[in-house]
Amino acid sequence: MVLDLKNLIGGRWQDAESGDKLDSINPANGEVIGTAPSSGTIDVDKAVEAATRAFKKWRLTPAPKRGEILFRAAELLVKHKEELGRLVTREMGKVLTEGLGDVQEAIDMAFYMAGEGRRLSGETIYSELPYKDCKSIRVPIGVFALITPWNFPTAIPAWKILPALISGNTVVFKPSSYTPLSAGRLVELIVEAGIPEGVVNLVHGTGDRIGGRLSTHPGVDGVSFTGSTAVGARLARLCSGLDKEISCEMGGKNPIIVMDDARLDLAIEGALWGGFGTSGQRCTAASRVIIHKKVYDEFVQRFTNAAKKLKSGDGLDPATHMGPLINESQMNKVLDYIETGKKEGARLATGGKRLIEGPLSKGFFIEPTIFEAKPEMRIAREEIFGPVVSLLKADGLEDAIDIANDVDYGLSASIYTQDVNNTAIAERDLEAGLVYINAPTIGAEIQLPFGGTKKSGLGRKEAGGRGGALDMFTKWKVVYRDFSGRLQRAQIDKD
Ligand code: UN1
Repeated sequence: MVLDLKNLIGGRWQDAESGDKLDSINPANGEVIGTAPSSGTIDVDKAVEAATRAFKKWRLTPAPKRGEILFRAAELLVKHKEELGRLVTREMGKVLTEGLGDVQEAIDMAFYMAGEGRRLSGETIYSELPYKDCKSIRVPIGVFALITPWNFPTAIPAWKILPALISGNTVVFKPSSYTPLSAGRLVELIVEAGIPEGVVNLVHGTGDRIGGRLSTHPGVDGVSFTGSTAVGARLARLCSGLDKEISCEMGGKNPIIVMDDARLDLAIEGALWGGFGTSGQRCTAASRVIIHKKVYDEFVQRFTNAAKKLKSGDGLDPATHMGPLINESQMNKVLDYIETGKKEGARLATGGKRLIEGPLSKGFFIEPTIFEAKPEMRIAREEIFGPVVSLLKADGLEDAIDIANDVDYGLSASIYTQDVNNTAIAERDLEAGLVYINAPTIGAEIQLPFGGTKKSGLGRKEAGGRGGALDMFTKWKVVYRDFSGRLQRAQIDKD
């Protein structure tokens, strides 16, 4: 059955003004599974208007009441987890356990942010003057444009929509045009939980057609984007001087360091999961493994043998380890990088080809690919976003950390070692927003902030905890109240 999706604007499900449509395709077999509106600027303008109107009331809805709605959304997500997880797998390609994990991350965020409804706190503090009190409070920012990628079709939208809502903002959400079905279903459930009309607006379409308009719209007060560094940088340039909050989560070239004292079985398992989980299509994917020279040869051999055993296929098949790439152009981009790697003189240890046997020929599959590379090669420096891992040799810990840091990105980094001193040095010196010890670079949990440094992140971080998404979606207001009945002058009057 081909689902026919609509935009949601001001509480009304509707087609794009132009009537244009985009197909959603299952990347495992090329089947069209749904169509979504291909919106234009008119649709964006209508959605921003609806969000602006709805903000007036929503910001005054007490945060604990907003939280109650989010609790209901969390419960609906739990109820529909299986259905939504299968949809994620069909539309995005990741294996079903990961599709369900994607939804679980949305559920975690829903419960967490619902609880924030009763925790949104500031400070009260003594004034230097009698008969005067002072406090700081978090207040909503206004209308947020939320632009999300296809690799976590429910989790990343939930990371943005739910903290935006609990904070009292209204949103215009533009999901990736490759995963409209998952996004549409997520929004349906959030709205079913009792979100008032116009608070959440959904506009489907391509970044090319509406990304610029949405993020620069004068009615939009903040933009939260997750996607490539190139697009994030372009958005930041477009928005500069426009007086908007802007936060971008962008690319990564995340390293795993394997020390000579590491448990190699654990490191290999971690590098397989970090490098080839989600077919390498995570911003946190472990696309480099930096190995101590003493264990380098053994690691290369054992890791390569293990990667050769990974089975590619439809993510709904329980025997599948690795699903397809999201679409043909992404697949071709990855194949181009593989050619670049060969030309640069990297040694292809395994993989490197598109898989075209039997039913795989209809999808966009690439073998798990491993290169022995050098740090200066493009394949070891640029984000590939596919199942391609570069192995690099290091002389020792300091050298490994230098190699790890010598890229433009700084999202996630990991070290495998049994030596507590090594872990302390890695923790101190790795330039990354997230550091893992004896675990791969993927698998961040929602109760802590998520985001990177250098070209991986711009602006505020996402998710929970101190320094997380509430800082993105609220601003601080300071209130002084004078109840002396006379003019009291701070810094001047003595009593
Ligand atoms: C992303 O790839 O954009 O830590 C997000 C992880 C997931 C989130 C990844 N929890 O890998």
